[in-house]
Amino acid sequence: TISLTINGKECLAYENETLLTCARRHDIYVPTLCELDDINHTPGTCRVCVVEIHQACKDKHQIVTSCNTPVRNGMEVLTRTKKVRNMQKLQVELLMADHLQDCATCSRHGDCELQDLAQFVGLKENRYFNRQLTESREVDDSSPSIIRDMRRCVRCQRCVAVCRNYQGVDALVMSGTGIDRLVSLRDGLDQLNSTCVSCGQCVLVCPTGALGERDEIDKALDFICDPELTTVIQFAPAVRVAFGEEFGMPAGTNVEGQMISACRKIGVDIILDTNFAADVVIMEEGIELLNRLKSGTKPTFTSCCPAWVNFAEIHYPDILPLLSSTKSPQQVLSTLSKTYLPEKMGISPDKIRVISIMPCTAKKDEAVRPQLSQDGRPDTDVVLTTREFARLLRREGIDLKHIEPSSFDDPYMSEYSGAGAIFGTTGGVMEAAIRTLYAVINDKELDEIELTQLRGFEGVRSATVDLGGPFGKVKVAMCHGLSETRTIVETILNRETDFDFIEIMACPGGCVDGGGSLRSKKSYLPQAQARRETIYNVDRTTKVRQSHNNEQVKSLYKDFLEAPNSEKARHLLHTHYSD
Ligand code: HC0
Ligand code: SF4
Repeated sequence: TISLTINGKECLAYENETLLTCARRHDIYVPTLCELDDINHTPGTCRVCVVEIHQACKDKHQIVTSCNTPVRNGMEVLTRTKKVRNMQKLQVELLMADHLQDCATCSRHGDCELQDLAQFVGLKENRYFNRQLTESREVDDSSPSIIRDMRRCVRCQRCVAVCRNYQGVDALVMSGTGIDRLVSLRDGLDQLNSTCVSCGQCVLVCPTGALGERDEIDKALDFICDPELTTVIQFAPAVRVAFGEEFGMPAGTNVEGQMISACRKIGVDIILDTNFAADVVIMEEGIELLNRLKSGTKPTFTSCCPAWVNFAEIHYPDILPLLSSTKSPQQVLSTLSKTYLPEKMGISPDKIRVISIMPCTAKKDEAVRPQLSQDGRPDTDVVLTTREFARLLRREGIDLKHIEPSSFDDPYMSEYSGAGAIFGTTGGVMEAAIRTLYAVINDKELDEIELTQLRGFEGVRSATVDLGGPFGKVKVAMCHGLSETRTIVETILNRETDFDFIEIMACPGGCVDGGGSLRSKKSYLPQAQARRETIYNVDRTTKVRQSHNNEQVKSLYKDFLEAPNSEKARHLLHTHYSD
């Protein structure tokens, strides 16, 4: 072991440790901005983690960046000298020299790592602010989902690292030199035309307001406040187990009831549940899968994750024929809200606007797909990320912590099974599908409903499941994160594996860690486990646990769709992809 002192305190360090990690282990705070420990990212570009070292043997004082300076035996490290504090303040001032000064109008106001840092160093003036330079930086708003505002970028490169090393998309690069060295899309393209798939993982790690979603809160409010319109809201399986964190509740708190009350309070007319549509998707996708198995087409990929669909279209168009044609739960519910619901309630479809709350940025891309609209009007009128919905509630003066929970009261599309609920975590769609497939094939329910062999957190998991009947054992795989997805898609294209059914979720962890969910300062996906456990708990405590036993789903087929994959169901609930 290595022995050194930090601020006079004896500290033991590991071989190859940096000064920053050693200080942290000893509970000594050193400010950082670009660094992100969870993804092992220490580019050393912000230079706010400076400390002073004194080497007695050389009687030398030296300022170094602690994030990339290794510990050495006998080092004397000082983190709070006047020299260090002044350097840190200067570094933050230099960062602010090329950064918009309009914090009050930024979506990160009050939740920004640069603001935190300015407070830590006691920044009181911005002597070097160069308005002309800052305002000349690019704002790329070409994409329906992700906006990249280089006027707020601090060049930490976390986005580049996550996109490259975790998602394997590698859409982002550093380009330019000197003060013009900036994050851009590869080959100078704009977001819309680049290889970006809108997964939003870069947004989750951005410390400032440089990356964010297209803000559509006003559009949603315009619908809600228009007395001529009937507004329908839906929220995704994963939202209810993460949304409470936006209001300071512990990770994994289930706030479904509070969200329903909040929606009523702001004046939404009809509150539906995407979980219900997840059950419908299982009916459609399940029968589709059986038909494909009968005809020998394999594997079938799930298609409910829109960043995965983008990824397939942009990066692997050859794989598109293998994607399930069933629309995603978001789109199924929106379509039914403008067909089935008006028929049941006697309202005009023209007057209905569907707002969906998703833990996802790519759902905004999905909503504007031309094939997911009727006569030029999108089925989903506006998608808000979990973050936007929190901002909307704040604008309406609502604190979720102080609102009484209530229940759904819509008789047509709000009931859900445990199978629908588990869609929100990796492996959930597969588990839900197997529960129903087994019952359809064998005319009886699975003995053991919790398919624990499908659960877990490894990037790719595979299992063999006995479906009984003519199909017997089938091979399935569950994959989350796009690096892993790339690997599995390539093994399929190279005919190295023979899976029957593959679930893909683009975000590591699945929707519980979606790119539209709460950003956690200085950490990447810290809440995954807690959110996931609550999702499984919802399943455990739901009366009905299989999609085909959902009474409202049965009524939908009896009264409207006739049968899964009927002509009407195929027309309304299935789609196609484009290369
Ligand atoms: Fe998901 Fe979905 S599970 S993609 O992660 O399938 O966003 O939560 O809403 O549509 O249901 C996200 C979450 C959804 C959809 C569902 C699917
Ligand atoms: Fe990369 Fe996803 Fe960000 Fe696009 S949204 S740049 S694919 S991390």
